[in-house]
Amino acid sequence: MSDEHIPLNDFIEYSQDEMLARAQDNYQQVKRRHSIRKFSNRPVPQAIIEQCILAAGTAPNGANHQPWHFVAIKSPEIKAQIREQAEALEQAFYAGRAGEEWLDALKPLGTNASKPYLEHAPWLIAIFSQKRKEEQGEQKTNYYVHESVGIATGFLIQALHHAGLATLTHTPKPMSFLSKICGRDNDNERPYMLIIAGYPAEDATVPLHALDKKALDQICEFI
Ligand code: IYR
Repeated sequence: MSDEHIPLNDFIEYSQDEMLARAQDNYQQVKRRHSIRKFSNRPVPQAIIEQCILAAGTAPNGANHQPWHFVAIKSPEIKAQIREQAEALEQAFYAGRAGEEWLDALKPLGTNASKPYLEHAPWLIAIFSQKRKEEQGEQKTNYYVHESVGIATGFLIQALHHAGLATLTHTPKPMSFLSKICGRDNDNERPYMLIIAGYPAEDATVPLHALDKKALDQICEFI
């Protein structure tokens, strides 16, 4: 592995006024990201998804091992299988496995076991984390896997939103069925999250509850 360094030559410096304007603009953009649960079946070109996954792959991560794998699913048959299995799990979840407190917390979102968007949306992106990486036939430990894959997933959601797509994060439990469906049922990889991406349906809604974000002084202090 090379230990060579090169000068940082793609950092762009802005004036502080520009920085503030950019930070304000970014906040205005990201606060318009909402998880939605009704997707249109309008197709979205694969080239857009490819750029978003490339962006996710630039996330900071442990020792640059990049401990992730993305499976971007557009096949109607595979989406139907995912819907069927996810709904079966969610039925058990909503029928009691979640427990009363959790179900109470979900009430304002209005979610239930029915997940038609898993078939309607043009893209489902399954993200897998990897415990080890193979380098020249050798198995190497990956570091900060959960943190790394979490940041990459955040980058992916942000990239999809920036491109103009709506998203939903989905984590049916247990997610092992995704490993099987995606052909990644091995000892090294774990399904991390499923991202649904596409255009919102015309009657897509956002729960009012989800717009209630904590104020700056509730989430931050300056010392
Ligand atoms: N996975 C379930 C339940 C669910 C859990 C949380 I925490 C949410 O923020 C939303 C839903 C479902 O998708 O319905």
